[in-house]
Amino acid sequence: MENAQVADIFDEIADLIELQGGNAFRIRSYRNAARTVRDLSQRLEDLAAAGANFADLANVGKSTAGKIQEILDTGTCERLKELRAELPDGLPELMQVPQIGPRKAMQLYEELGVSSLEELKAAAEGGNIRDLDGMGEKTEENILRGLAMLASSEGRFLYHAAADHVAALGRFLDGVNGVTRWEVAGSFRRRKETVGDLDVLIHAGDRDAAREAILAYDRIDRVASRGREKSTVYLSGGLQVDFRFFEPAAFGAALMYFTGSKDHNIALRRRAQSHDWKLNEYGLFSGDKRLAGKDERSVYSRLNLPWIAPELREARGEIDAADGGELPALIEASDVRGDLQCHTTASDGTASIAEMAAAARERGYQFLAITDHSQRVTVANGLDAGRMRKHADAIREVDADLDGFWLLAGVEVDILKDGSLDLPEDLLAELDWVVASIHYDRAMSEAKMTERLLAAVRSGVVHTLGHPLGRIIGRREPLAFDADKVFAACAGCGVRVEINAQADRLDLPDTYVRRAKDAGVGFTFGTDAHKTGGLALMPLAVNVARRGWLTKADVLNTRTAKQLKKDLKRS
Ligand code: DGT
Ligand code: CA
Ligand code: CA
Ligand code: ZN
Repeated sequence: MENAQVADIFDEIADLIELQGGNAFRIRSYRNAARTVRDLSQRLEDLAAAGANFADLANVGKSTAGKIQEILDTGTCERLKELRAELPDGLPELMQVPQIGPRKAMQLYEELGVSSLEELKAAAEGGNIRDLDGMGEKTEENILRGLAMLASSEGRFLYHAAADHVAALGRFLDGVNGVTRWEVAGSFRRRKETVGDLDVLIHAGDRDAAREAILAYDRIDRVASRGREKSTVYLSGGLQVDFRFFEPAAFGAALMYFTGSKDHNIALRRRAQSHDWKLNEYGLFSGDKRLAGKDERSVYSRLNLPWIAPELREARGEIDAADGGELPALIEASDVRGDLQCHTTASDGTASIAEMAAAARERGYQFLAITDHSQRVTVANGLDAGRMRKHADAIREVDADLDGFWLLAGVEVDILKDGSLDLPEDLLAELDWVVASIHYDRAMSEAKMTERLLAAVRSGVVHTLGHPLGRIIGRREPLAFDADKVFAACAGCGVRVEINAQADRLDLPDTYVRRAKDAGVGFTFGTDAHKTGGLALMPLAVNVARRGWLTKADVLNTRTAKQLKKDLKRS
């Protein structure tokens, strides 16, 4: 049981109580508990093992603490089952649609009899929803768009959530007797932003014994099939895992095959065929003779190619690049020397300036940009000009006491509807670091949205565009704008684009990163941390960068503090 799963259960309980028009205080307390659990830096299971008392956690009372223990023990919670049983079937399904909360779901059910996604789609397409109180044609459009997004993300897991499962599974597999090697292949190894299922390759001397031991893993919810070559299970939380067994002589070929992508495999197989060879998950063969298969490198090498990093294996030109000796030297997590977006208690963060700085130093960083929100973001207590000036002074005061470390006095300033910035430009020009982002007024024609972004890029005071697409994976669509025009302007003005490391943002996404790089744009990484632990998300930005073919030189965060100071000097 991962923390996120416990949090999901609390959120669902809150949703269900809200649906029934239940007590607002109880709804809020479940939601707060969910947030605490989700944000916790330690695993609940580890805390339980160490004998911690959950009631000591913020927002967790005695009864909630009991429920956490119940969920860890049983994988679910009686209260949730009761609430679900009281509900008309189908309502929780409706609430999966991004724009539909408990109230709308209830309204759709009571007034239109809608209780499934299919009925919802029919109602929206038939124009029946626009007549309901507080809804309109826009609502119908949004619902249809939400349904389409749901269908495309259906059953997929965020990379970060899958990584939690892999970490736990890995700890388990390391302890299984007889398992001599295991690797996770598939989209997970390619570090895709979402993962459909996990493809785990295993070598064990005694396969049958190892399989039985593996299928006894306590986080398995259901074993769907068990066989000598392959077993398929579902973990609690719903993630599918395929376990496949291979012998050492084939392991590298299997790893290649199941890492994919399918299109990369097809291109490699074609290359093998041009030598009259055959490439499959057991090896590279000439007739019956295995030419290679033990490790990936030997297979690539036999095909006259250098080893290709999994992140590049998407049939986006990597084989030609490898052939021509032009593979990029991909950026590594260890190249990152600092973080260029985070929040403090001045806006919606939970840690002070000094706490964030200390956490960054602990990570071995040389710099950190403090970038709280500007005034437009009222829900996050955004800063007006007066508060921003004082805040910048406070940041520089903390910085003055930090030897060999640069705390940048920065801001995440809103790009307003008309393209102007949410703080005076002379104030922004005095700051060390300006991230400009869009949070409001997202509905706009593509032409207008492009102009809005271009105005920010051309302002002369912006260093980077924060989470440029404004998308949330599986929940919120990207802003509509002409990316090529914006990237060209960025390149011309020396404005960089951010790769935001929030697990459900990963924005810019990999394909856009590649396009921006080709347009000559530079990049910045920001974890957008709202607490000290949030700085740990940095590897997620590195994953995206690698999938976008970036090298160390492409990313500003790889500079030393000294170089950075020089690079950012305002003329
Ligand atoms: P996912 O799970 O949807 O996030 O994406 P993948 O890439 O992990 O895809 P998956 O799990 O269906 O299969 C794992 C890998 O196995 C895939 O990346 C390439 C390989 N593979 C699967 N089916 C085929 C196929 O029909 N032909 C070839 N050449 N390779 C395949
Ligand atoms: Ca997969
Ligand atoms: Ca699979
Ligand atoms: Zn933001």
